[in-house]
Amino acid sequence: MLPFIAKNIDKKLESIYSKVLNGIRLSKEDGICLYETNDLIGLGKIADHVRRARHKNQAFYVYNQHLNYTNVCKNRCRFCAYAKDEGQAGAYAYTCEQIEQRLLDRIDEPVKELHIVGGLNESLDFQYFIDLLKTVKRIRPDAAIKAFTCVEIDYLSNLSGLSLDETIQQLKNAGLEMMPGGGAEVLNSRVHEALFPKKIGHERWLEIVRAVHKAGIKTNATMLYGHIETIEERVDHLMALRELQDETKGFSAFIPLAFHSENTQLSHLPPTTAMDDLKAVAAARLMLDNFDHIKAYWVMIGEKLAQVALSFGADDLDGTIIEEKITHTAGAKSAKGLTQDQMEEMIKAAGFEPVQRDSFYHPVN
Ligand code: V47
Ligand code: SF4
Repeated sequence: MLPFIAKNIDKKLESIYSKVLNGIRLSKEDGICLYETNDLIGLGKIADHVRRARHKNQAFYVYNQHLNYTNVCKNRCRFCAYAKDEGQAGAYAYTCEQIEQRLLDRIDEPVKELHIVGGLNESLDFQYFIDLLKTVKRIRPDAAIKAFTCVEIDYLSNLSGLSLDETIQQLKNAGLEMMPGGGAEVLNSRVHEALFPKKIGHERWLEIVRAVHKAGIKTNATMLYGHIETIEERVDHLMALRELQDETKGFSAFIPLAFHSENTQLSHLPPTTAMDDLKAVAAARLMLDNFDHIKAYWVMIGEKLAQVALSFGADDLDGTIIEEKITHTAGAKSAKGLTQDQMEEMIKAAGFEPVQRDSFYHPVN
């Protein structure tokens, strides 16, 4: 018999809830149903049940700093407002000295993670990336370096002429400790062709993640939703991640990324709704039964909805960030950064216990 909370929920969700309670993995059809239901509260209750079984009342955040070393990118994905061509107004690439300065500007803060990503800038050589990692490690020896998406790793392997494994090894030796999600967008060839044809595709993205996990480096995974993708394509994406996680166990967190269209080639598309954003979190929590952490990235969905998302399956709000560029260039209205006190208050006000973590989810005192 189902517990009381299942009494008034959507009939289709009832059988999903029963599967969840019995530890039965959800199918593709179940995944589609999670996105199609209008019973947001019922969906949230099931996701919250799973979230609490793993993390009780705890909600994580990290004291982090973002560093976007260049915005010059040869890929020019149609959904990206951040990238520029070399020489275009506003195009930049930081030297290692400028990176050092940006780190020194905040050296008095207890930063525990550096999140470093950038565009594919053909004027930077492989040594630049090694020097970048070593500079960051020298200035911030106690913070973990979470850097580069699989798109950058593929690019660096071509740039260096090294094999994929050797490229990863050299970056690891220089200080790379973890990798963010990003770059996969939606693991589907139709969406790939339409929106980011120059970027690596589905198979290559999975191949690189596999190699990175084999090298002992954990990564996150993301999904960019709210553009041209269908519900079925979203579910396929989640299932591809789940399958790879069964194999490698190398994913740490999943982060649904809400598409922001301002200043992109898709500026005619409306923003995602609160329904879309909360369903993205809850569906991820329920489909990705082998992922420990689901992040509600407050930068994308706003501080207020991120608080609500903690009761819809999310257990992590990402971090303080301070200087987010990618989503703000595409019109995000959230703050550019939050203080540690603000993060803790947000979590407490949502009824959860804040836990400051490092990149590997160890609590930080
Ligand atoms: O891959 C680009 C996305 C990603 C837009 O792993 C956009 O902890 C919305 O991956 N609207 C980079 N999204 C960000 C990312 C990330 C962020 C926070 C935490 C972690 C983590 C990873 O941003 C890109 C792309 O999917 N993106 N343009 C846009 N207009
Ligand atoms: Fe380049 Fe990444 Fe923007 Fe695509 S999303 S254009 S790869 S910076």
